[in-house]
Amino acid sequence: MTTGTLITVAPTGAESAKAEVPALPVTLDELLLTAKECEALGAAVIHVHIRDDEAKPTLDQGRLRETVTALREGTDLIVQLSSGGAVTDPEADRLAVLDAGPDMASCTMGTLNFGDDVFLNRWEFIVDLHTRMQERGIVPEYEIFDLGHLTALQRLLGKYGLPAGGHVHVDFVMGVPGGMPGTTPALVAAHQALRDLPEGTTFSATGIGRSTIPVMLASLSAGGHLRVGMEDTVTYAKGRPVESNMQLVARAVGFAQLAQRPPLTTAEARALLGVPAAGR
Ligand code: KMH
Ligand code: ZN
Repeated sequence: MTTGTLITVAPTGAESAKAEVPALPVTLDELLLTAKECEALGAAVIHVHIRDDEAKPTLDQGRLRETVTALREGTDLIVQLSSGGAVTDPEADRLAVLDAGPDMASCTMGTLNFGDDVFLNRWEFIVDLHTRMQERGIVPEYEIFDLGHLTALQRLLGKYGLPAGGHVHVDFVMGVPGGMPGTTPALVAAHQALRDLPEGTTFSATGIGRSTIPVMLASLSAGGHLRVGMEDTVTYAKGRPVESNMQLVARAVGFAQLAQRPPLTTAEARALLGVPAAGR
């Protein structure tokens, strides 16, 4: 029985341009402020992409370390770095994200068309990410963009064992052009496919663009958790740009409360995901 809702905020992403979305947090100060605000509202995990001085996506190691330190000092949030980066990032840089020592990192379970681009995730690369995270005690969040990615996860766990912390948590990223759609039937299909994964596997879901609300409601009703943020949605409602990540987290918190599954605290989220207590 799922009693609370894990809320993850994905505030920045690698796809939107600051020039087109001025509210996007791109500097460390902006990210930290957003993180604090979203934590106060009920977020427990932050999924982090960083930008350079020109607001372009970067995997610069110094900046990543500085970001992890600042988020740890300024918040109790679980810090999840993106190992997905931008579609143009080389594998070596994506693996090196783990050197920044986050609590969690994302691990995408397969290659897919990503709009007009290709988001490349070769099997050997996935195995490297998974096994390095195991060695370093970094808890993965497996990013599932399509149903076949769950089959790949089943194969990964069967061959290489459970992740650090022993708990399996996946995130359904729905509505990417090239992946599964952000619809209730697709979420139900993905949810049902979890039966082939270890007992107790948990899931979050996020819907890109206009699929945000249907995916949020479907996930809550299926016992799932929520990811929201400007990485995934920059329009709050038709004709209304998102003003801040807070606005999206506040809406998710409201839905979770209506479902009588209030947001998990950061301590409860750590216990759920198998992430060691803050200040380890
Ligand atoms: N930016 C996308 C190409 C992740 O963070 O792990 C990949 C992505 C997934 O956002
Ligand atoms: Zn991401």
